[in-house]
Amino acid sequence: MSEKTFEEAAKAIIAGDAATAADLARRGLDEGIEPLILLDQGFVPGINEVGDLFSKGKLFIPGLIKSAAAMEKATEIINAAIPQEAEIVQGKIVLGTVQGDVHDIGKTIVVALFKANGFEVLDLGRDVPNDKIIEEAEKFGADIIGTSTLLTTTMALQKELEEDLNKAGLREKYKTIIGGAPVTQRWADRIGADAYAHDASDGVQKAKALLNK
Ligand code: B1M
Repeated sequence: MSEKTFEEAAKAIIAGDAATAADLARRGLDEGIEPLILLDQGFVPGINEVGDLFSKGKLFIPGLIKSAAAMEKATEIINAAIPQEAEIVQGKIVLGTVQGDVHDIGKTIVVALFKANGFEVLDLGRDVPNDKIIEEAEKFGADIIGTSTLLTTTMALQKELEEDLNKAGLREKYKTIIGGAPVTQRWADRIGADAYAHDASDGVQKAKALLNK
């Protein structure tokens, strides 16, 4: 039963059909499929296929936008269904997509999973300048600063954040985690980030490890 739901979910995203994507998200959850499995095996393969079609020139901006809207709808429904852990506060994390980048579907999953795992989260949204990230981390009393980027051109902003923290004498105050499709452990090592996470679950595990939880 769930195989069929996964296939239909991917198709709805490729077709840019937000209403069907929303129905399938609800149906999958009703079937008892774990929220992250429903995302990772149903909807994410769909949006990845959209990315491939786009890079091959078989799908254009309007199609990309429609598919993104369908993905946003499904993600919103599924994120809300992620089971919440008890009230244990693991730590405080500020999360945002770097300046110049409006991709935030993955980041919203990361935000939902951190919240579900007992972290206090300040979600700064997308296209966030580094000075704003640092200012908000200071006000919030964050333990960790997490940034996401999907564009190779904006990865440099993660490097600049490390430099900005150093210049401000704040680097030792925070742990930093980076993620996003083009980001790698190698990039994290190169820029001096404390951790790289390949997905939301990995992000939570790495954050707990950084805080010795
Ligand atoms: Co854009 N886009 N897009 N796009 N888009 C990509 C990224 C691209 C790879 C597509 C392609 O060409 N194949 C390509 C980038 C190429 C590159 O840089 N090398 C691209 C491009 C070119 C563009 C535009 C420039 C197109 C244009 O206008 N000509 C433009 C850029 C706008 C801008 O940002 N300035 C653009 C716009 C858009 C939309 C707005 C239409 C839409 C985004 C909507 C939104 O996010 N609200 C969109 C989409 C949907 C995509 C693809 C198809 C899908 C992204 C996605 O949501 N993935 C994408 C192709 C792809 O990645 N396959 C593509 C699903 C999501 C669950 O995965 O975000 O990777 P992801 O998040 C994962 C992990 O990476 C990780 O956990 C998440 C959950 O498991 N993770 C973290 C992410 N952040 C983390 C942080 C952490 C920890 C883990 O800790 C802090």
